[in-house]
Amino acid sequence: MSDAAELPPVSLAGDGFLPHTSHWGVFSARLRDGALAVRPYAGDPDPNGIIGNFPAALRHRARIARPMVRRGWLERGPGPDGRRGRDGFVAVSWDEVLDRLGAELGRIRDTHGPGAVFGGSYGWASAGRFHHAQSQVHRFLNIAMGGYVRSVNTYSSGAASVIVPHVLGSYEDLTRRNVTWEQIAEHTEAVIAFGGMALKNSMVAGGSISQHVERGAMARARARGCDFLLVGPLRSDLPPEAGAEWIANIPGSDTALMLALVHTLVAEGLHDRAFLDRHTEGWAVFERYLTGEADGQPKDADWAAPIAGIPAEEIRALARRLHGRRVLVVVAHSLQRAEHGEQPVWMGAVLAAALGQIGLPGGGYGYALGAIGYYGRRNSAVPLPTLAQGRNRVADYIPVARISDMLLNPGGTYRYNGQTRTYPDIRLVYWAGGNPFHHHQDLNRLRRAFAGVDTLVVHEMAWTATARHADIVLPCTMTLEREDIGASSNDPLMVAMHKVAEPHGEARDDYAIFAGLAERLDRGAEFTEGRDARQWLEHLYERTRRGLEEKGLPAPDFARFWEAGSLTLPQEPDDGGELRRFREDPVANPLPTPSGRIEVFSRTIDSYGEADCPGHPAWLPPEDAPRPGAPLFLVANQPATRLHSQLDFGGHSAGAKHRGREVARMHPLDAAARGIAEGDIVRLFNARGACLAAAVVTEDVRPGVVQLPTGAWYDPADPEEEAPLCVHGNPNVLTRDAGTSALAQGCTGQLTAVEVERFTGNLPPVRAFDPPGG
Ligand SMILES: Nc1nc2c(c(=O)[nH]1)N[C@H]1C(S)=C(S)[C@@H](COP(=O)(O)OP(=O)(O)OC[C@H]3O[C@@H](n4cnc5c(=O)[nH]c(N)nc54)[C@H](O)[C@@H]3O)O[C@H]1N2
Ligand SMILES: Nc1nc2c(c(=O)[nH]1)N[C@H]1C(S)=C(S)[C@@H](COP(=O)(O)OP(=O)(O)OC[C@H]3O[C@@H](n4cnc5c(=O)[nH]c(N)nc54)[C@H](O)[C@@H]3O)O[C@H]1N2
Ligand SMILES: [Mo]
Repeated sequence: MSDAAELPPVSLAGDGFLPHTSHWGVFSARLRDGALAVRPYAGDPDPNGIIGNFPAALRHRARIARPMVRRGWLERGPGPDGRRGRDGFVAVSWDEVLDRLGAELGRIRDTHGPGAVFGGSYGWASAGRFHHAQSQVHRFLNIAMGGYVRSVNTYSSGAASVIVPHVLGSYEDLTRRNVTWEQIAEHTEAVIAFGGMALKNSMVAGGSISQHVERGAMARARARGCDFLLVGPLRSDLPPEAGAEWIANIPGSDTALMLALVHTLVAEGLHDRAFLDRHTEGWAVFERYLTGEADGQPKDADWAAPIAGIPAEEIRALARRLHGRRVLVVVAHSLQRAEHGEQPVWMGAVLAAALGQIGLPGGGYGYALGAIGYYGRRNSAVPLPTLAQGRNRVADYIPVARISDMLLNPGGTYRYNGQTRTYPDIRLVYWAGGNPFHHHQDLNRLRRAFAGVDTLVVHEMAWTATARHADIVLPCTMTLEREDIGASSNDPLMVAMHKVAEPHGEARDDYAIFAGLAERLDRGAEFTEGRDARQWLEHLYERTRRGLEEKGLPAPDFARFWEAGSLTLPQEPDDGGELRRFREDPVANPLPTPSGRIEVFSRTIDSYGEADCPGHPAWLPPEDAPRPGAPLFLVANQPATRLHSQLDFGGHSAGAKHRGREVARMHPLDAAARGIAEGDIVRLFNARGACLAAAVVTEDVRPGVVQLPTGAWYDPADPEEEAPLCVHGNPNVLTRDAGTSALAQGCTGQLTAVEVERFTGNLPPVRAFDPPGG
């Protein structure tokens, strides 16, 4: 990794290219004669093609040009309405829409209170520390409404972020102050990556990313002799540079496989007794389960072989290969975005502990390493610009993926992290910077859930399915149409994001929209603090400038930063964080778990008494697995050519589709059994829904698995139907809307069971990117 001090500036003055950044990389852009050109940051060793979505997207017909109100809401006023997503829209002026929405927000606030507003508004929005949609909407709701029902945790790591504090300590430390790519390149002798570390994923990092280092680090480790072992259904989950061996297990079986690896280590005396004694809690309880003393079933390789689809001898040989080397166990986020997702996260830590590797340079547990580009890096040593969100006076929240449950069951109870909680009665849902019709499961159920609220407000730049289901659609600017400061706590480059283009149509910044609404609710001055957007940037920048000054480093004023285009920030040392210190002295540096140690058995979790998350890691067979009528595992993973659903209408994303449809990959055996050939349009279906996709037939997918990434915009053939066919290929019409377990209630969208058939009917057109009618 190049030294932070050496980073070149983002743009070269004079040629009209202006500096900017995105979740998928730093770049510069130039708009000339109506044509947008983008080029990657010169300091990035492995730039990301996703910036290629910008040029066609900027003035695409899918952009929203004017404020729009759903016809039924305009005519009949707020209230539950099954016409959401089926109705036409009417264009209105900004003044009128802000007046109407201001009145509706006032009605909700004064008659129901802020506890009737859901402002969880989950989503990735765009890079930029000021025009950060989540910060803006939360600040607005706190100041103008007195608060809102929020959401906790993420779709990314819903299970992990809840279980890790119980058993391993700080989730932030585990993911962001632990094993780095520098350590791997230098020290690691074997990486066993459950779910892989696909470069398509680490190409993306929330906030900004200046250098994509993963490919280079894996190549350097490999050249030094490090073995990469890929456990998962897709060969492409590690790059060719890793020279990986592919262990193609059955999806959802990793916990069983890890149990058998640990069983083999224990049976052959290869586990690190000293480490387990000194650093873990409750090994003896777990060991009785492992050996079968507790339930009569040893979790050995013979037991795991049929569950994982890997021969027992291979499992035993794999365990022996992990002994006596500097080993890094990686568990991808994907494994825990599934039923019982807590288990592989916990069991991965137990495997790394049994190998005695936790806390060693380049060894131990790299949870989610490679899943996102900001993991495996150093942290910023100075504070970043941050918009204060104010105080939320509503205490209530939901685990983020329980949105449909909440809207469909007001007053209903559910279990979460040891508590029995009650769903609030929500009247108004406010979304800015996210796309639930991208991220949520069982979209037909989500449509029913959204039908029940009084008012659904959405700020969007484009006609996503979420915007189409809203009552009030407020067109917002795209990142290129405004100024901002780009920075991420795990990247050394702070970027002056210059404005490259004028706003599309009448689009406004989220900030300007909220300022207008706050004024109508008599909270204008509190919301804006008298600053315009540029003054806010100057104000937020000051925090970082002072941090530099306090460290005695060069601290340019805002004007100089803006002109230079970027600023290199100092980073903390690569010291292995909390886990390294704990390894070195577990008494002086206990982990922030109840026992201060790694909890192989957790009394706390055990005391919750949840059947689907017992007191130690365990194999719990999934319910939503292949069965008659749905015999294939669907892997609904992250898309390579875009971030989630963002700019799906851009050129790079469109270029990877076939006949306008998302591509589904399957093994030649499964394709032949169904008479499916490469390029055929296929229908994926199960009891919940159906979608079309274009088939690619490849041996890089495990037999019994079909892979369809997320992100193709939901496009119902006939929106009037209860469960319409999505003609474009959105897998979330198929996925199940159920929590990981009663412990974390995380998202389980990664895996479900489906059947696939060749589609022989008349091919319906893709209309996802056409604006809705009146
Ligand atoms: N089946 C299945 N489903 C999944 C997953 C899976 O693995 N399988 N993965 C899950 C994961 S990990 C995640 S993180 C979620 C992601 O889900 P989301 O974060 O909701 O997905 P995005 O497409 O990034 O949505 C961001 C939206 O914000 C809009 N936007 C961009 N900039 C701005 C702005 O400045 N202002 C406003 N108002 N809007 C803006 C974009 O146009 C876009 O519609 O999906 C989850 N869903
Ligand atoms: N290009 C691009 N990159 C992204 C994103 C994006 O939308 N586009 N989204 C970002 C976000 S928000 C997040 S949270 C991360 C998500 O990071 P992840 O959740 O790790 O990413 P996925 O691509 O969903 O899954 C990684 C791989 O896990 C494998 N897998 C699935 N199920 C199983 C299983 O049961 N066992 C095993 N062993 N393997 C399995 C699949 O083959 C899949 O390709 O990605 C980030 N990176
Ligand atoms: Mo995510």
